[in-house]
Amino acid sequence: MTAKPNSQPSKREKPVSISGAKLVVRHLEAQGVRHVFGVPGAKIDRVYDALIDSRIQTVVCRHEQNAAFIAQGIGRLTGKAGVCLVTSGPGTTNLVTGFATATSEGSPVVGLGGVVPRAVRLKQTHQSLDTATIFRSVAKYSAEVESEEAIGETLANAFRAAESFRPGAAFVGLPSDVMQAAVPAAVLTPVAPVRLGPGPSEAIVEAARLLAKAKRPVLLLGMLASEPRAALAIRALLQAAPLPVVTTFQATGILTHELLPLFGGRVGLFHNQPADQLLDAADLVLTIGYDPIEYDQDAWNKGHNRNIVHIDAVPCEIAATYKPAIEIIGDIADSISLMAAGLHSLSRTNPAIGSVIDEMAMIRKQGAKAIGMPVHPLRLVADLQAVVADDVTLCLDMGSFHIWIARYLQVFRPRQMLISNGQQTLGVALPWAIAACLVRPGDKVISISGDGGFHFSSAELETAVRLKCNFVHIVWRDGFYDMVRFQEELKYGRSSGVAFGPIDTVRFAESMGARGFAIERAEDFAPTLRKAMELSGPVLIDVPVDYSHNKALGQQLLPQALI
Ligand code: HE3
Repeated sequence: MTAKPNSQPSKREKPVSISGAKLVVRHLEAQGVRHVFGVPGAKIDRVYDALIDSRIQTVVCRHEQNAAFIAQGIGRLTGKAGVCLVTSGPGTTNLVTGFATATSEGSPVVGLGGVVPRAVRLKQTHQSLDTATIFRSVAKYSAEVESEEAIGETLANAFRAAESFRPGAAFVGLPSDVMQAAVPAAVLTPVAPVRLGPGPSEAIVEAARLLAKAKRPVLLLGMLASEPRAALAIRALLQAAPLPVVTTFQATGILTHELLPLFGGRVGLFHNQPADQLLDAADLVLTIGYDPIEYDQDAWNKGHNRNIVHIDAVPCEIAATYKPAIEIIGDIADSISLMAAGLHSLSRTNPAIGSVIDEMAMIRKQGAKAIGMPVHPLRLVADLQAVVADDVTLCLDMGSFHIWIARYLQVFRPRQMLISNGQQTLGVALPWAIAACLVRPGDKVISISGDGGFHFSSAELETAVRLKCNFVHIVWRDGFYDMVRFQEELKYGRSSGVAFGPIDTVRFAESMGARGFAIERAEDFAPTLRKAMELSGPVLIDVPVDYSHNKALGQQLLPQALI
């Protein structure tokens, strides 16, 4: 067959081809990703290989779950998705807990997982799993790339979903043959998450009217109120219209020192706090960025017949105990700024308010006097309070210790104290400390866990040593999963399945090249902490803790029951 004159090869340049893996890496670079965290394997090694030639730092972790926690920490601290990169099968399923935690707690994360070649995708073959389906219930977005052409679109949409309000996790499965294939080198330019405007002005005007009419209004700040712009808008609103405020554990640090007279305390877990009393007495509750996963509505709104005003970026989930009179859905900061303009110096004082701060301080003061061993939790809180200045990021694991800290330690910067109050996931603290060191290099970082939770992610201490992270990790040691133990005792009068054996934390730390200190006298904790904060590299402090008062945390209590 003779070629027709017009079928000559085109003079136009063919687009340059690169491997699918290289294209993935270029997309990550275009998204501004600086680190990826994970464990490699045969189905994803092409992407690991491509990372060698990029400016992105590959951080090999000891477990994919921890990679997801580090990525979540980065997402929570920066608002930009942290990224983890794992292999097929178990490598991918190991992300599930991290993803559930991130999505529940509004932290953006993107996970990239290897997938078997498309040709054997439906066969019972080594490490083959329907990962996109697995992630659908714990992620905002979950898809496998089905053709070379779809790489860019899938990644762009995954980042978008992860970073748009309410942020959460997004998963993208990358079949190994797609990563091998030659694809055009074009990168789909990232599109910034959609910026909403304020909620409808009629709703804002009506909410301001209800607020002005209310005699005992209370603001309940939730986790997304701690988004930096939202926090600034809330501060401005409170300066213009001083109103009583309570916060969830996730929303710590929104109030400045000057706004403390409005602070009514924190809620979370048990309905027995001064902040619960304030909420009980309120005739209107204005919630901002609140998600019931932080503190169930049944715990604070059951049986109440009062107006709820809900300000958020997404519509609330209606519940029998949560039916807002008004929902203001839009950009939280913009909605609040607009509302502040309409409040005309509204001010509501509440006699119960001023005493909360004094009570917190008084309880810490009492605790500071505790000299016995093991150390009283309030002594540790008081000693921590002395070093937790505004340039310290505090990463908390889950356990009884977090209740003491969340109730009695004061911080003044949003997202300064990270807590997993959505899923209450053990093992987050140390990975979050790694994240904080990477993205807040100017901060001092302290992470804290119980002796149970610590070993959910303790192998990552080696990663921290490798990365030369400067943080102090404190292990509150009591030999039990106490947060479950004391609640079982409250419920059943005895406990089951909560004891474990000892591990020498100091030698454990030293075996990985970290420093370790064991506290033997209560008065040694504060100087050891201060010294540890001056040292380079991760430092572990093991402190035996006296949990004999913990049941009081779950009971209706008088402050003196704590000491
Ligand atoms: C009560 C929570 O659910 C808690 N978190 C968990 N997270 C995971 C991933 N799996 C199981 C649980 C159940 N939980 C347990 C057992 C907790 C106790 C934590 O014990 P420690 O020793 O870390 O701290 P402390 O002794 O201070 O409670 S939290």
